Amino acid sequence: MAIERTLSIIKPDAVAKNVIGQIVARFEGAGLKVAAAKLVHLSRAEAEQFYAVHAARPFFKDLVDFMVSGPVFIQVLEGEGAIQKNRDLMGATDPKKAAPGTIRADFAESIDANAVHGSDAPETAAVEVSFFFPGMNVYAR
Ligand code: YYY
Ligand code: MG
Repeated sequence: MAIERTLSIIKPDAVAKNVIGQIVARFEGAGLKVAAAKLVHLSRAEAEQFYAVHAARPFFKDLVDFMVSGPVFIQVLEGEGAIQKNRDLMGATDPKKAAPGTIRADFAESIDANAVHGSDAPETAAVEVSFFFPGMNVYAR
């Protein structure tokens, strides 16, 4: 399987809970490496642009409000099949439906405050990695 890069965000709820390290340990334990990382407080414009694909959805305003409610920890994760591996570690969007042992099952409260973001495909990974880390290539070398 190919070495990939994917974008991960530890969202404001999980940063506020002080579990950045526990979540990063899940990624590292699954063989993913941290290729880039930064703690930032997103502007409303950044959050709106990042989630632009959801702009027409009824939850969009609440999603943006939540994403700017506190700092987030943004990482590029790298490894074999990193995109799907990260999604598997995250669990389902709704923590009530997330499999036991997944990050969302263990750290998330609700579908809107759900602890983590992860790119869902190679195309979105490429866009999302360069959105937060300009000039960073999605293909590891
Ligand atoms: O990729 P993932 O985060 O698992 O879910 P998406 O369907 O892409 O939705 C992005 C984001 O929007 C989700 O993590 C929380 C929020 N959201 C929501 O608040 N309510 C919904 N019914 C669906 C999504
Ligand atoms: Mg998504």
